[in-house]
Amino acid sequence: MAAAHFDLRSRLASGGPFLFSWMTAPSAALAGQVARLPFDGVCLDMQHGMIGFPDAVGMIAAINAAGRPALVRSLWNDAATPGQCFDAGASCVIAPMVNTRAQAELLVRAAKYPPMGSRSWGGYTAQQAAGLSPAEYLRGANRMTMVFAMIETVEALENVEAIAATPGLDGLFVGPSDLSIALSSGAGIEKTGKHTLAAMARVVAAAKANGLVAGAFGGNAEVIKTYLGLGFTFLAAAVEVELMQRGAAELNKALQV
Ligand code: 3PY
Ligand code: MG
Repeated sequence: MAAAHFDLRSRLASGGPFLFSWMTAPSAALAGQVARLPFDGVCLDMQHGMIGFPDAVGMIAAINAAGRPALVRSLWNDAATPGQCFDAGASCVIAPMVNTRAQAELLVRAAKYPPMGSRSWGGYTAQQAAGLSPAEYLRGANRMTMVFAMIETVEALENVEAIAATPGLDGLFVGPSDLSIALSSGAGIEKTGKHTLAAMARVVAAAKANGLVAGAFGGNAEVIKTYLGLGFTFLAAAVEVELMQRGAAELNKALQV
């Protein structure tokens, strides 16, 4: 049996919110610290963070060593990154800008071994981190590795029911900044605006109808509470640099007499 933090699927199926931190800085030392904060997992942002794959390798190892699931938001929805991140010991890949059913199918093919997909074999680091033999890893991998399609464009929203019905897809993840920029034709970011929330309710419904996990990028308590109220359960709670900024601002405020 793999360690519990490799069984993200059971943790998510048990219900209850899964609130994870979000990292942008390419540091394994910092990842080890962030993984010990009171969050359920750590997501490495390879799209907008400064994290490349060589950085992610040490960070994923540090997060697993702390007993937390390691998640990755990939740079793009390409055919190589999911397998590479899972080989390194990640439990979940969140792919940005998945706009069509065909793009969702590509994501699943890249992430899953046959018969669900065509992931290529070679997860030596993951096997060691999970404490599994090759045969055990092969048996458990499609269960241990989860893929989420990001819904963050008007096109994705129009196709969300078809995307959600993609066999092998594990969840939908809303990028509310990009989604609200798209819905407003570039006028602004409204993470809890009326149109954004209506669109997000449609994403939750599509996820639930297909037994998928509904996730979104939160970022602060007010936004997280609003999204929990819509039925999202898998939420990015805070970015590490923003936690530092807030901590510093709070300290400075407390020191002012
Ligand atoms: C978005 O809100 O668009 C995201 O991708 C979250 O980082
Ligand atoms: Mg985005």
